[in-house]
Amino acid sequence: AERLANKVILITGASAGIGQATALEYCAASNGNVKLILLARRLEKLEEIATELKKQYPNVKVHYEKLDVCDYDKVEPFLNNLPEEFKSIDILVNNAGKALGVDKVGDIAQEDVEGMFATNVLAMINFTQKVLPIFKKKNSGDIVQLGSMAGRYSYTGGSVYCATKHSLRAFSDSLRMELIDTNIRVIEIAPGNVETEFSMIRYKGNSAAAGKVYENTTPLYADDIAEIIVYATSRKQNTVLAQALVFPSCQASPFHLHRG
Ligand code: 8X3
Repeated sequence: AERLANKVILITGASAGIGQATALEYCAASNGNVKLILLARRLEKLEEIATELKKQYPNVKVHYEKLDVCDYDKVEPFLNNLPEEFKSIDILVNNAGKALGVDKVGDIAQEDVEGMFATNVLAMINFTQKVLPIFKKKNSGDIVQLGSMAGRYSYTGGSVYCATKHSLRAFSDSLRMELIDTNIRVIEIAPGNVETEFSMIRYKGNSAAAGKVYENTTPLYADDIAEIIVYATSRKQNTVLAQALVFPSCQASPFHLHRG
């Protein structure tokens, strides 16, 4: 809790799932002694989340804004226009991401290809590049990268999604090397099955197909990953949790899932 005190934490994709759970977990771990910047496309959701957090943790400071991470040109003005007390970001959680469809190569809509690369790769790189000068100036800061087991394994029907998460991993590894002479940490968390809106989005609202992903399993939940994000970013400065592959206990790869 001490180590998190007063930290400014920026979370993309904060309106649901792992992003939302991470906001709550930072409050829980610090007893509300953090400053959260919450970004997403759905402003009403952020509003609700901010209200709820403040109810539970009266001390917490929350700044939320509607921002589509794919509006690349809006990120710099957004950072420059942050209220003074939120300007010195300490932790960037690059959480916004998605899978679109399970089509095979040859059948994948260009829109889906671009949608996944735009959010998972281009927006993540853009955000990292725009926030990095803030970290470099004070020689500290954490960059949390939401990877996936899809960045470790590739599977059929996931060519583009897997390519985006492999990209995230490669980018993160290069960045960690480039920052070797700084105190800036690059932390990649790579979950397996987590039950969030993820599958509903991947299956484009087909709830039967989305439900099948988790059927007869106990998957991870958003707060399980949030705990790990908070754990990783509250280690001593000398400790970098560089990569964490995280499965529910019934899973060991995309191809090893026990349904019981
Ligand atoms: C989420 C897990 O199954 O799509 O990143 O690879 S999976």
